[in-house]
Amino acid sequence: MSNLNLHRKDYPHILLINPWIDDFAAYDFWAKPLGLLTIAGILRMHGFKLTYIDCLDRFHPQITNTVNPGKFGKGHYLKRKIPKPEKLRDVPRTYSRYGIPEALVQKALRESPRPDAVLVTSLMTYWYPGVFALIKIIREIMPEVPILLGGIYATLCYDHAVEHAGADWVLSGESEAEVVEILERLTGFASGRRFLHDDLDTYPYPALDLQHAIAYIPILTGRGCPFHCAYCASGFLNRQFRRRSPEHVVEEIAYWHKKHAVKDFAFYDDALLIDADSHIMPILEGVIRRGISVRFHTPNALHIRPLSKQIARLLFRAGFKTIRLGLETAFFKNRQSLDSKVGPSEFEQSVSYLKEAGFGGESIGAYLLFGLPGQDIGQLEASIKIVRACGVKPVLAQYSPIPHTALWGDAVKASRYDLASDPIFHNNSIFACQKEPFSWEKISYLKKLTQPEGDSC
Ligand code: B12
Repeated sequence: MSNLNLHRKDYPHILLINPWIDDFAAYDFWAKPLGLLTIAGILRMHGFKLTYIDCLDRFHPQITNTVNPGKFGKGHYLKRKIPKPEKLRDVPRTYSRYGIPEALVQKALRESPRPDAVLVTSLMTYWYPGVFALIKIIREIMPEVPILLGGIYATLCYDHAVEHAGADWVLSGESEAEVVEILERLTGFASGRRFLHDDLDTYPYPALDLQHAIAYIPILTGRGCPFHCAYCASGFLNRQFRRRSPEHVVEEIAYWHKKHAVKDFAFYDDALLIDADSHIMPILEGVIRRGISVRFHTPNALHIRPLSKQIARLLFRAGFKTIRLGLETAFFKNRQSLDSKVGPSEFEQSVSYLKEAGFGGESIGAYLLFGLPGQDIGQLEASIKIVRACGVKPVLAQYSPIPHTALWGDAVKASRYDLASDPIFHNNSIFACQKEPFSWEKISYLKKLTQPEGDSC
């Protein structure tokens, strides 16, 4: 940094874009580009001027009337059928581009004042076609402007992104400091560093107010996870497990609720309940004490083991409406090769605590992994029945094989595709780790099994 000539006095303009999703299915299940909007918050704090284009905008002024609003801020994206990627031609499902029409994105790019740089994010690895399509359009309309690509695909498939994405910079991992540094270098603007990587309380709130409407707030109270489950990339994406203080989190919830009248909040944490005494309990007590009347949801699943009676009561009193539990399988023999986060009878116990606290079965769901390499389908069937017998909803989490996870090697061996050759095969809809003969009928049968019938424990 010392040899840079940082002399610029006006404020550089940065354009941030959330790309489309190209997939067999997509739904706004409290899914926001929190990483990109975190970077946006940081840049704004450092004096950069920002413009935001959200290709997944459900509230774009020119499309709102055509999109069905869902419960608790969730909802459908606009979509249009597009050709399937050649390598997925055997999948008997329609492939679509989800989000606003290309013409609206092109118009926004043409009408935007010339930015000093464009920042593009990426989420699921197998969504890269939407990212590439976006970068191509940016290049056509703004050929001179540097494009930076970051996010989950860029981190997990860094070499692929460098080779194929067409961006000028690909950044891997938590790259807030690096982005500020690169943008200072590109623009000659000296912003000064105002946050500390190791202290999440020094971060500004994500710039979620850049959206046309705030249907809900994704909230992250910490990064990373102390567990190292074989199917999960959390430890690779966030090398260090670190938390915000409970006060900082409660302040943020109060801020969005009071200033923007937001009612729904979805926790994105991988380990929300860990060290509950010093983290989630004071957060929830703070929410209750301050009389903040909102609804909370945990689409990314809660750990089962730490879910005590006391926590269940606090979750209920604080206004949790959607609880997802990370069960993954109801079989514990040989489970240590997958994870060590839950043991026998802990699931039943956590469900009984939640029910005693006041939750109805309809608000509780248990994720079951489906499509793991070598998975015994009989066990999955039995797991579904065990979850249903407890009067809660089994939710099939279709396995996406992810590089840099312990299970990746097994996934590559088990796949009927050349998994390592292209992230398109990570798609969770295609059951990439099931070998031939592969039966879509069996898949439909298992999905039907998760539908309610009414028995309860
Ligand atoms: C929240 C979450 C969800 C949410 C929605 C997320 C969304 N926005 O769409 C929900 C619960 C809906 C969800 C669903 C799923 N998820 Co998910 N999810 C996550 C989770 C826990 C957090 C993501 C996040 O927002 N992190 C917080 C932000 C701050 O971090 P970030 O995005 O990485 O951004 C940072 C950097 O990447 C960088 N950055 C980001 N953008 C940019 C841009 C630029 C230019 C730069 C320079 C830097 C940069 O800076 C940011 C700050 O450091 C991750 C795991 C994890 N720990 O990351 C899994 C994860 C992404 N999910 C995963 C999976 C498997 C799924 C599901 C397939 C699960 C299932 N079987 O049903 C579904 C698929 C969703 C679908 N089809 O719609 C996998 C990824 C799979 C893959 N192949 O890519 C992950 C990694 C978890 C895992 N198993 O390892 N998920």
